[in-house]
Amino acid sequence: MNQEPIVALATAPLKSALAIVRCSGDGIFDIVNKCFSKKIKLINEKNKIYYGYIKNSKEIIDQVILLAYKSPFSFTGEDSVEIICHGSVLIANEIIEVLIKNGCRYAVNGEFSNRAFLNNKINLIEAEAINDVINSVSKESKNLSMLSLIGKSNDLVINIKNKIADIMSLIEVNIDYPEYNDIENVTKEKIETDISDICQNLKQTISNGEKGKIIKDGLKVAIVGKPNAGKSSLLNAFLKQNKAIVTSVAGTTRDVVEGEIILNGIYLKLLDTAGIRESENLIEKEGIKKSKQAINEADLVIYVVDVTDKDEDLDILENIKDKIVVKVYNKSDLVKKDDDKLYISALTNDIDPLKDEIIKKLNLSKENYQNPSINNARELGLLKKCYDYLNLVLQENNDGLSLDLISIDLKNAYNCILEILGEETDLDFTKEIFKRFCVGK
Ligand SMILES: Nc1nc2c(ncn2[C@@H]2O[C@H](COP(=O)(O)OP(=O)(O)O)[C@@H](O)[C@H]2O)c(=O)[nH]1
Ligand SMILES: [Mg+2]
Repeated sequence: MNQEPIVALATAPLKSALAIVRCSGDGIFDIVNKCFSKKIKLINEKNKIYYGYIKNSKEIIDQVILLAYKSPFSFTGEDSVEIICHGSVLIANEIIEVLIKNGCRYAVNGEFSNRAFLNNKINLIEAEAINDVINSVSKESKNLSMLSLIGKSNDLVINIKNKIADIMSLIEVNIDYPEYNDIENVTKEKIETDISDICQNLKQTISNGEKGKIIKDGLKVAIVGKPNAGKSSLLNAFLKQNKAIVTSVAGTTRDVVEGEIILNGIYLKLLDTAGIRESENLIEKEGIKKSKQAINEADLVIYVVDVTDKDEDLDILENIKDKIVVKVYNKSDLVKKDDDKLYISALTNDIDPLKDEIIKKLNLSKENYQNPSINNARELGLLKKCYDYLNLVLQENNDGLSLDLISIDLKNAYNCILEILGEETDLDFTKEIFKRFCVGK
């Protein structure tokens, strides 16, 4: 594969103690040697550290530590060099410029990871996990992404891939080599049992993945209720600051006010909305429209009810009926709490029972935090697609369709799994068959 030499700044373009310029590709050692005070030479070593100067002709740009990695023992799998220079944007840029002058091209976003993927150093699950680790906002979310980054989530998918390939091979062999009598006859019952078993496994993997996704990406939480119920006060109590305007005038909040918190390691994006009610005021009407949008986007809704208000709001209930809802009774400081309703007081910051209830609603176990899962949106989407195809296979099998027809949707299911791993989907399947059966012996 032609691996054009590329270069990029691996650290943030800010003033700092050190910065790292990274380059990789064909002839990268020759290119670096043209501007480095020493000669990179890796004979028996996989990698080597040098100390020297980066120069532009005779002019010294910086004193650096240089790490050279011989292919395939680098992140990209190519010959690569990391230059640790002083953390001035000016210096980093000069080093990049001299490398470009000597034959590199500036890398596009994600190109180093892309090369690692193309050179089989990482699969797509691991590549996506790099991004997830970098974007983590809590320790818990980082820990979970790290499991995928180091390859611990792969088995969950590979296991499903192998099981589908097993039954697919058996079906293909039955179609293509009916003359072999030492091969298990694939019956309707066999297909039913094996595919149901895979579906069961997939269902569990998807469910664990969705919980993992909550830990990894967090949730959007809309705070809704009638005007004056105390929604903005609740947002402020969560944030421990006066972010949203609170007044006793109903209809104070017009725009959606956002805030972020980490609750038990889970990132929550809180959306304080305008109280939903009939209004003729143009601005308030716009706000109410936005409230409804926020409800639509939310993964979870906190429905705030003023405990002194006796009327249930049917319009709001209609809007939140398809959501996970936590209903809280606010202003508990004004009443006697003599039943088991979920009481809080946003005014006195007494909102712990609500926090506990949110966590309870998410139904996360210790395992969800600690075990690897398929928690990336793209990967989860493909797992669900695979699950749908397998259910189609079950139905087709049940309807007595021929093996050729059943095998089409089985192949579709299999391709979803290949896509998760970033493997090619149009490869000849015969090698999978040969791996399993001594056909043609
Ligand atoms: N006594 C009491 N008053 C509250 C509480 N929460 C909010 N309020 C008051 O209720 C009024 C409306 O509050 P606000 O947060 O603006 O309600 P929103 O319209 O739902 O956003 C304000 O006067 C608040 O001080 C509470 O827990 N207890
Ligand atoms: Mg408000």
